Amino acid sequence: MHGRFRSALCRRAQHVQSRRIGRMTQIELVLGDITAQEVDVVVNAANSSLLGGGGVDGAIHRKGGPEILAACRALRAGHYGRGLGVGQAVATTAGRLPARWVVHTVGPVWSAEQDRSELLADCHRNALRVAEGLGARTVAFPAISTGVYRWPVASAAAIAVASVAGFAGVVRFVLFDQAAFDAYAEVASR
Ligand code: AR6
Repeated sequence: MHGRFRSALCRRAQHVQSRRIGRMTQIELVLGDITAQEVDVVVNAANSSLLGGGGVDGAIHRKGGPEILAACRALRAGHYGRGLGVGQAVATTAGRLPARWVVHTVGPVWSAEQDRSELLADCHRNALRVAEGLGARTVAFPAISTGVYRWPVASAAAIAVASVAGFAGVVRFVLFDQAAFDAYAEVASR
């Protein structure tokens, strides 16, 4: 299975792959920048402050413009006065991104001592629950927790792909480097 998937990859573009899981969910893998994706929802790997950071969070705020930060500040001034918990998700405008909404979620920091897999799965499930509530049918995810939060990408890929099954629409994982793309491709080919 894996071999067939890889050879399909080689015959076609190296950087895009698509497959259906279950009856409802179309998974796409893209090697690229999530801020360029034309989708209903872009998921942000944020932190609990919701006030921006580095990595994909920094890129989303930079490309999306100040409207996203203003919306995040409004959330902090309201219901999210204590910030967003790990595994939770909340939507804002997508500002100038070519998407309709950004759904912010907070991944768990990798721990070798403690199994935090359920929290990483919660990020994906809750982001999709929020997306579904908005009527979104196409949702782009980065490889949550695999950067600053140091989660091993093979493990993150397995958790991510398993936890999006059942979404009625397209889930596009947008991987920023070849190693992350290969890790997701390996899981998706199983
Ligand atoms: N498009 C797609 N993926 C990207 C992009 C991009 N433009 N830029 C980076 N990545 P990280 P985390 C990948 O560190 O580990 C922030 O400071 C990156 O290569 O962005 O969840 C937040 O504010 C990696 O594979 O998120 C938090 O404090 C993946 O996105 C903290 O980092 C996630 O890396 C969250 O850490």
